[in-house]
Amino acid sequence: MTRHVVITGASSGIGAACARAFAALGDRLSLGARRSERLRLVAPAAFCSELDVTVPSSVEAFVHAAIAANGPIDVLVNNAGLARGVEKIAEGTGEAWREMIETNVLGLLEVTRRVLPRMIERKHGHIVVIGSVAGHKAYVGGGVYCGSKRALQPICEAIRMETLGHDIRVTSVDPGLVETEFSVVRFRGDQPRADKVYAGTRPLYAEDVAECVVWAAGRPAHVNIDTIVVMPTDQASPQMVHRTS
Ligand code: NDP
Ligand code: 8X3
Repeated sequence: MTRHVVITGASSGIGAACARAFAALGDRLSLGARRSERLRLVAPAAFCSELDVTVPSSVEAFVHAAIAANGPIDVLVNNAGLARGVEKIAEGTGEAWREMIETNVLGLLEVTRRVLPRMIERKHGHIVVIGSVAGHKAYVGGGVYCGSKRALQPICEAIRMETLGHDIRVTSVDPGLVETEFSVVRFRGDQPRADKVYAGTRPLYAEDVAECVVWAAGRPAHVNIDTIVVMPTDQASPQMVHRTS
């Protein structure tokens, strides 16, 4: 049976790779991102709509339209997220902090709270969260981004407790270094600086993370994959990366 899979932030990187992977399995997709014009290119048969997870009315409209297009939601992939800058806390700006927390934490909550009640009612559903190894170990210049990803861990734990007995699964997929647009966004369009993040090492590709998501979502209904931490072989912790140049 095909599933209705909703993916936030499907216009690039991990979200787009997840969309392609679920589409290849024949699932029905609803994709959202601010750059909605990109979504149709990712998965031509998907329901695609503009979504800004930081704007509650946008989230409300997106979830409503997705259900109207594809029926009840079976799998929600909370992928939309970003980092801004690598300033130490003493040098940081409220604007960047707010953007990260509003997107990575509040945005995820706004989407999830609109999807969960129907899943609870149906006694069926899977919430996938794209966390990060940054949520397991902080690093200099990453305090707020790391905090925003760490915050997802108790949120996932609480959802598991609050939905116990309703056949809801909650999985956190927590990657290390993945070569996507993540660093270009973090460095506000500075491509040479972003390239240095991946220079001389072998990062993960978005497809590697998508495989983890699809695998977790494909387990039998009685199996809940709690957390997958996936890093490149060349990475031992967020800031310990083997480089040949
Ligand atoms: P990308 O920058 O390639 O993709 C980020 C996606 O999030 C885009 O599709 C973007 O779409 C979307 N997005 C950002 N802000 C919003 C918003 N306000 N509303 C809706 N969509 C939004 O990076 P990744 O694919 O790497 O990032 C995906 C997730 O993976 C993030 O949560 C990130 O924190 C996490 N992650 C990334 C790692 C990496 O090394 N790359 C490692 C660990 C975790 P648009 O701009 O069109 O709105
Ligand atoms: C992104 C991974 O280590 O660049 O979540 O912060 S890291």
